Amino acid sequence: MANPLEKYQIAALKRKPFEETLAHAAKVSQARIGFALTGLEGDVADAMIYASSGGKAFRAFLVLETTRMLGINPVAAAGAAAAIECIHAYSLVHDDLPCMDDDDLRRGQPTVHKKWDEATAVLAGDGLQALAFELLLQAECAPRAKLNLLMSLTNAAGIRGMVGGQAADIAAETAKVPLDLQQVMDLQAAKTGALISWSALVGPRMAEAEREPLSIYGAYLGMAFQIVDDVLDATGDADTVGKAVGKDAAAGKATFVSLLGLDGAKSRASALVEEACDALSPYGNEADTLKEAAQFVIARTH
Ligand code: GRG
Repeated sequence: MANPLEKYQIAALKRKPFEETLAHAAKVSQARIGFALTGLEGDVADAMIYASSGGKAFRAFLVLETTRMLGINPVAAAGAAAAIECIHAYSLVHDDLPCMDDDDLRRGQPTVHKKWDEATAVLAGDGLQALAFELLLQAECAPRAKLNLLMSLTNAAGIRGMVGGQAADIAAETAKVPLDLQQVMDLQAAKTGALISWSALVGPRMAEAEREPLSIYGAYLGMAFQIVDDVLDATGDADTVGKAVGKDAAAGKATFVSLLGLDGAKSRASALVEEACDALSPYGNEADTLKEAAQFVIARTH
């Protein structure tokens, strides 16, 4: 009888604990980005390196861990890990600009437009976005899988994903009409969730395996990630969080905290993480590091 788990193509390489894998993901993605920019001089190149350094590399972690679990050589997946960190870094640089969130602090350091200037920040973000696709082209997989990775990243990053979510967020703030819970969920699924979901699906996309469990995991995890971000904005201190806090309430924005209350938001995030972990059951113990990552999402302080 055919093995019902065969479609998941579990061929795992050696699994490591979450913290170790996360730290490794940061090193791998930064090394790839640094190498791609070797020999380039000037403010924009320096700002691109600066903006893509110092983060947790959670999205790169998801890429490397879901590919490991499906037996993909980590070197083959490194380009995809670096690519998603470039898109994420560009989004933060542009989000911090005066025309959007106008923030002075990111990852505990001056934002790019504060350290350099607005033109440098716009160009560094643009450069990081283009670099993401250059790096993704370095992912080593079948041509059909690579096209799928490229197409899905344009969707996740663009108007159907992160850019669309950001636009809806700005429109709601400008109109000063607070959104309801479903609208906030839809907006955040696009703004924050799309990149997290894409990262979790790199494993099955590269292995050309069944996507459903990691699609569910990514969607629930992305939502939990955003809820915790709202909780940190409401309760964290700027030194620990590494950026300004309390901005949502000051702007009268509808968030998971304003709509569900602090305890309600926390328990919604925990329930989502539980469902995310349940979805991983086809992978057995090989998914334990992804489960640890899900717990990290609700325990994180920055
Ligand atoms: C400018 C097109 C455009 C989009 C910006 C993602 C985004 C859209 C804005 C950022 C606003 C924000 C802080 C959203 C909360 C979720 C989030 C992306 C948090 C930061 O991600 P982490 O915690 O950051 O992974 P690090 O610094 O660890 O990389």
